[in-house]
Amino acid sequence: MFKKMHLLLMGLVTISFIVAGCDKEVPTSSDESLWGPSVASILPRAGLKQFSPNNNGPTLLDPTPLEPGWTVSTFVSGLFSPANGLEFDQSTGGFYVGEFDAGRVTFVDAEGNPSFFATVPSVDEMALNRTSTFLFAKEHNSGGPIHMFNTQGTFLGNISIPGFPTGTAFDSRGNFYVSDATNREVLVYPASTLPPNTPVASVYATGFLILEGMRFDSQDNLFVTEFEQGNVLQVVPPNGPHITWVSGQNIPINVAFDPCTNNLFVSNNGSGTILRVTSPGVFTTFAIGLSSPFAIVFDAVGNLYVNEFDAGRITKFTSPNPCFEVIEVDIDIKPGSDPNSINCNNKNEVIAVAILTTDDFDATTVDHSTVMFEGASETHVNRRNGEPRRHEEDVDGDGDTDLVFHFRLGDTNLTCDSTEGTLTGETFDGRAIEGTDSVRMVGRWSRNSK
Ligand SMILES: [Ca+2]
Ligand SMILES: [Ca+2]
Ligand SMILES: [Ca+2]
Repeated sequence: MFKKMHLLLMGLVTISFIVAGCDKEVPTSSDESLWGPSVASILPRAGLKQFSPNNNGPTLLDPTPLEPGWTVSTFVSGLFSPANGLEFDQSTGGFYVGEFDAGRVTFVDAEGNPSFFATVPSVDEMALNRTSTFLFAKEHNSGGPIHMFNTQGTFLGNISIPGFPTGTAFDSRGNFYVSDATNREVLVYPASTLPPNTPVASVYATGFLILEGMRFDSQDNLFVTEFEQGNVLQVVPPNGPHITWVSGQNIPINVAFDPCTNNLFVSNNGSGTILRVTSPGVFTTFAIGLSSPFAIVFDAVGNLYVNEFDAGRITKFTSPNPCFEVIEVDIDIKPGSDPNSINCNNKNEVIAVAILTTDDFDATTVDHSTVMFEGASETHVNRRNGEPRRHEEDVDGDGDTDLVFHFRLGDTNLTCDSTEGTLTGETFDGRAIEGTDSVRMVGRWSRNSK
């Protein structure tokens, strides 16, 4: 029973701002009314019908993407619900999630395996900086505090704010931002004031209603949700007018940006939907059937992850067109020879390496000027401008065109102990490629080099 009350309270805390917003009376941090009267009148309005009053019987709906090609799967289940906050860690491919009632931050690795990261009471939103140095995790309480950790899990101190913190975010330069729902403003802590120094805040932007989630896009524009009013705004500091991208929604909680398209995505808690927003006022429903979606985030290649607040589950939407994913290509070191013997004592030996065209990959899409082999670039260059020459040839005689390169052994990282060589590069449209083939280094001792 206690658990049930506690969970209802969690719902109350979130929606208590609605009371403040309607009354035009902003509670102070010590105002008990923040914890709110009149649950009954607020709950239906808040659309928390999917809210499950226990930790083990979540309401599992059936998330469905509406855009062609996208697939849906459960990335993690069995989290201690309710859970909020979701941050992608570029350095490991994993995620941080906040398990509110368990009072802990959990790390979920790229394969979906959870492990304990840190203790944070009533943990809610979190923010991870782009270099994966700091994880800041907010308590869902007046004043916070916001717990600061490095990504080894070492506690670095707390930040308290004057009002009630809701959203948290880092920009690309490592400055930290937190929204104060009580005072209706966004504060900034410049990177230069973060640990090991002492955090110092100033007001970044004002002119909001009731703020909730926030995140920066790739151009360092800050987006926030005004969840009670159903708006998503692009912040124009210091005091607007802010740009309305989305309005009329049912409790928009959090935002995320697709790294492939830079489109804005919005989680609508009340309707259990996700929106794709392409420009101010222009949006479509991307997915339906989510169990109280809260925090959302993309991984590096454009898959979307949704933390379903009371379902103890993170649902993954897999993109049909992943971006920035390394394409594995077939290469042939010393085309036509096998094994690929290289005299490791002859620094001037030129090693030919071919990128082969296959059913899956057209080698002629590779920008030859980007290609490196074990640290070396093409040795055949244009004498006038120094640019690498391009060699297209059907080296394996199968009727399609391959791309051939020539690297001087002395320019590569290959040693007499090497057993393989790796080629990297990019296609003309910016996709990374990588291919590896074996080498047989010979000639370590001149006696054996024959
Ligand atoms: Ca070969
Ligand atoms: Ca071929
Ligand atoms: Ca060929």
